[in-house]
Amino acid sequence: MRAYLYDNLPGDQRLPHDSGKDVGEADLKALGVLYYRMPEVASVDELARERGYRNRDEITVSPEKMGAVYEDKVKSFFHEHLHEDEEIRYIRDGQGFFDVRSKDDAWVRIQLEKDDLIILPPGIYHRFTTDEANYIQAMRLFKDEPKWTPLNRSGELDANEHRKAYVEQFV
Ligand code: KMT
Ligand code: NI
Repeated sequence: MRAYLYDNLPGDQRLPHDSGKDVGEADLKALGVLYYRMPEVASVDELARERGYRNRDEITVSPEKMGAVYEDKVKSFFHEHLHEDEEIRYIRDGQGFFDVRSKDDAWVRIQLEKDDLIILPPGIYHRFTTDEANYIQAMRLFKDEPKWTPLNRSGELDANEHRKAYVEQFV
């Protein structure tokens, strides 16, 4: 894992967009974003048990796996959104970027690779993209039914109770 401020320069979303300004794990924590290095799947089982996650699936995001819809999928993952539940992703192979909004609304880019696990809190604005290798495999953990409906950013959404709860706690 490495986190840094996004450079906001034009160019493909899959490029690093590395401003050179690093963001530390403590700064992520202050945004409610938790990071764990987990080489053992047993640790993931334990975390799932502790947090009441009973289900999981695996997704491969790549042109090989997704075919013609890959480019559209990658674009849709990159729309700024939030969820009313936590988003937990455990990277099994490949790499990708999760971008989250900082307190002053800058993009923080979090580069993840195999054995990295990330927890995004409910209500945080974020987006995802593969990198130039166009390949990531990830485990998605969920409590019961997946509740991953992305809610795209808008002024109205700022009044959502999950968004307001996040802002009260972290912003
Ligand atoms: C998400 O929430 O954007 C995704 O699930 C993307 C694929 S998981 C790396
Ligand atoms: Ni999401």
